[in-house]
Amino acid sequence: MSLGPEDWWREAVVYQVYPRSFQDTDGDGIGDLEGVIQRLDYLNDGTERSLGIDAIWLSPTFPSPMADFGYDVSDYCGVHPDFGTMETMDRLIAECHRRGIRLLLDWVPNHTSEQHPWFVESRSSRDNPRRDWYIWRDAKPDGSLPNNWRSVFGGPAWTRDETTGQYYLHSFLKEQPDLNWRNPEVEQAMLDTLRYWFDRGIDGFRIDVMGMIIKHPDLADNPLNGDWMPGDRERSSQLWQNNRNFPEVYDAVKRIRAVFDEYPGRMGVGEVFGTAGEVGRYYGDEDGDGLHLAFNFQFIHEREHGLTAWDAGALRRIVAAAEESLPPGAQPCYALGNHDRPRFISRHNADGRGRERARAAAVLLLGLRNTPFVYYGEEIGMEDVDIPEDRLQDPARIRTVGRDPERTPMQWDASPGRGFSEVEPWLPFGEPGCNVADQDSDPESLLSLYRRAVWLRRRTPALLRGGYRELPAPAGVFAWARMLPGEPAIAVAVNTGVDPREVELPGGGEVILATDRSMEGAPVSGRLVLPPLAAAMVRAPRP
Ligand code: TEU
Repeated sequence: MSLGPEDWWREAVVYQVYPRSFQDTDGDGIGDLEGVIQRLDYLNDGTERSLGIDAIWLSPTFPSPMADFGYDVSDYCGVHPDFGTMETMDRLIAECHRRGIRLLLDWVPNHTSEQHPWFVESRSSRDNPRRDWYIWRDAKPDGSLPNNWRSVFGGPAWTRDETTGQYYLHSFLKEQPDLNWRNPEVEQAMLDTLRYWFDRGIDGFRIDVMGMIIKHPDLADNPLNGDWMPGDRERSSQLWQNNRNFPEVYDAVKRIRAVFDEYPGRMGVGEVFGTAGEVGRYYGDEDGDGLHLAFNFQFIHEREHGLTAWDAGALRRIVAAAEESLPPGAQPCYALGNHDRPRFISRHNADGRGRERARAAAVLLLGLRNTPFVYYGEEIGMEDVDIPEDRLQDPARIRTVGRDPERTPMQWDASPGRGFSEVEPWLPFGEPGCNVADQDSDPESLLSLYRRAVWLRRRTPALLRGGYRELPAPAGVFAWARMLPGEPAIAVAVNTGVDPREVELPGGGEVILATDRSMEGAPVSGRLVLPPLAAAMVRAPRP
């Protein structure tokens, strides 16, 4: 496949910024867009002293009552005053582009805020012209709820509105009413918000809960989950068959893609949940008629519940399923963490060796065929922070696991304000020992490993564009090769076990990157010895 400049995202590393927690510049303890501008050189100043990422995804920055920290949008075409103004956003776009960084916003099409003017109108009367922009139903004749759907955050997905006595559907908080995407006016209005930002120079969007925008036309009950046991999450008591990955959603995806195609070089990445097959369908019937990318979250949770173990067999299975499930030409998109899940180290630290695993995970993420997404702070090994009861922020915590621990402010240095803010931050900081300043000049640090891996990837065609082939490996090791015609192949091996392992690499070569830096530069003839929990990349001799 030949790549044009509009295909930048195929070779990109994307960095997720949670704007509240990246850099505060106006002294309110909340990060802002000016702060992102000030930290752009850290992300990519064009030299290997910086992280070297290609694009930033900003979690929502739109006006919002912040019931779900911006995932409850009250104006899709504005900027929340906590983060700055439209002028700051325009400057951020320009400053990113000056450095060759692309900027992605977070589009939330499934629901608005209850304070969005559309919903204010919609709830005002049964015959308001915007009534049908949301999903309103009467109670059943026996007085029970319109159907059995549950909210992702727990509790019923329906709330009765006093004004008209009808119920409205909300798949998340009651402050987040679901839009009715079966109404063509809704679809047009939402697609116009994409055009609005494309016209302003935004390079693309992460698309929130892509898979839920189209529901069963009759809002039929979900079947119950026979495997559910008391104590399991309430929402998994049913199979989300009629409100998630419903077959017609894939047609809506194509119409969304068509708007991206009105603007060359823009990219859409969908937040989707399901099996590898369900995820693969979001790319379209053939590459190019669906989303550019759809997240594969299986390194975080292989099934919907339960976190994925750091285990070579599980990783191999996940990658094999992803590779098999995509249309020709499409590529996967993995992440080790995000603003909804415990941080990587905290998930893999039962024996206190999570930091070693984080090093190997960096090699995994940047060595696989995919567009990798790095969650801010992951590159310095930030961990979940215990949040005292009186500092909890996430409204979803009431019914599910709160997400505050993984959303704490970026730790730029060891000072009391961590270089993040001069005042008490909106969420407490983690341990001061984990910070950018300390890792910046330490060649053994996780940050240095991330930088070396990203820049190595940037200058290694087989890592950017090469195919994927699994390599034979002993139990406890996941190994694969990246091959591109005319280029030296790169073998990558990850030992997830706590004992050393040997991998046969008959072609030999040279170690070009390793979790243990002392291995780098070593010739490999026939086999590679991997210390416990280590990972390495080996470049084969020139073909
Ligand atoms: O998340 C969608 C989602 O279903 C989950 O990730 C959910 O947040 C998690 O299971 C709760 O424990 C997206 C956003 O990433 C999330 O931050 C928003 O709250 C949600 O949509 C609603 O917009």
